[in-house]
Amino acid sequence: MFDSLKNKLGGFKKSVDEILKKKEKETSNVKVRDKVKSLIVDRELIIDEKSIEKPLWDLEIALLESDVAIDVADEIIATIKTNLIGSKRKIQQKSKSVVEQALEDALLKVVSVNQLNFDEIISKAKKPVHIVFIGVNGTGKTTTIAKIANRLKKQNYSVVIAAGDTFRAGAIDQIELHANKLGLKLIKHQEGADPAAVVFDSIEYAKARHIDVVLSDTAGRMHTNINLMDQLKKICRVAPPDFVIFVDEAVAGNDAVERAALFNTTVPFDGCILSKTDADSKGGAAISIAHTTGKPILFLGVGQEYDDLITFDPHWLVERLLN
Ligand SMILES: Nc1nc2c(ncn2[C@@H]2O[C@H](COP(=O)(O)OP(=O)(O)O)[C@@H](O)[C@H]2O)c(=O)[nH]1
Ligand SMILES: [Mg+2]
Repeated sequence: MFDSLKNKLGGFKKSVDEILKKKEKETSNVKVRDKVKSLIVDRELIIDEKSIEKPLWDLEIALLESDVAIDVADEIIATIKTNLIGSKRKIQQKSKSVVEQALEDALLKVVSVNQLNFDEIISKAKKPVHIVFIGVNGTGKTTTIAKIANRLKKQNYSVVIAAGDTFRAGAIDQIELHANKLGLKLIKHQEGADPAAVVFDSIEYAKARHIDVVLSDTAGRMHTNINLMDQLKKICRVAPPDFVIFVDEAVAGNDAVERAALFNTTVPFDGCILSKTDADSKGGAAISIAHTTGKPILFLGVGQEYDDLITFDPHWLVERLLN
């Protein structure tokens, strides 16, 4: 996961480290020439912009190559500059810590946008809580719904699933298979039926039986597909969601980030789930999506099994990228 980006960040740390070591050596040579002075002056290195220009430039390219969105890459570079340039460092202090701290601050700043506690939201919400999952085709919506259902079930919530993808052939069977495996009730109509009606029935079912959570699947669509977008708006009108989750695949990189931004303008969502992070070496979507949309990442999909879902933690991500 994110290995290629991790290596590139490591490369940045190493080059700045080397530059600082070289400077340190130069300063030590002064000490040899002027021993008396060196005894009294508390010598410090000051990091100037010029000396780290090249590694910063290389880092910006590395971020863009890793599919980090351009404005996010700019923000990261700006934060690192602010943290590093002009910063004084005692000669003996390990240079690594200054650079690492600057990188850590810069990455955390962009990934920890408007963090939400999903568990708390579910526990406090009036039941049934209605969650609608949206996104393009094949990105992992249905699988992610099964993972979330599995997670909620383990937390002792009762769950019903709405087979709201009536558009794609086989979609109802696919989600039914998951519902059966998980031992959960699925509300379905025929292929081609109005998804708003399926979702509406699911809410009625949940209300009548005091079910805690309704998870609504929807057909994959591009933000440019007017008919399907109108259908999505209809679902939200007929059975208003308490929470909308945008699902996309980390492997789509910057495309996922752009789609998220466009979806958010049509059907504003509350949070994202990035699937297939297990297959993503670049990490660009994970770094950019929250900053670009202003909506937090809630979970990461890390495989095809029901338990392959981890709660997104910005500190965990940054730690993973830097160590
Ligand atoms: N490796 C991996 N595969 C995933 C993950 N999530 C979903 N998939 C796979 O992606 C494919 C499409 O998923 P699906 O849920 O049908 O996508 P949908 O069209 O958005 O509903 C399936 O083969 C899933 O098994 C994940 O986190 N990791
Ligand atoms: Mg699906």
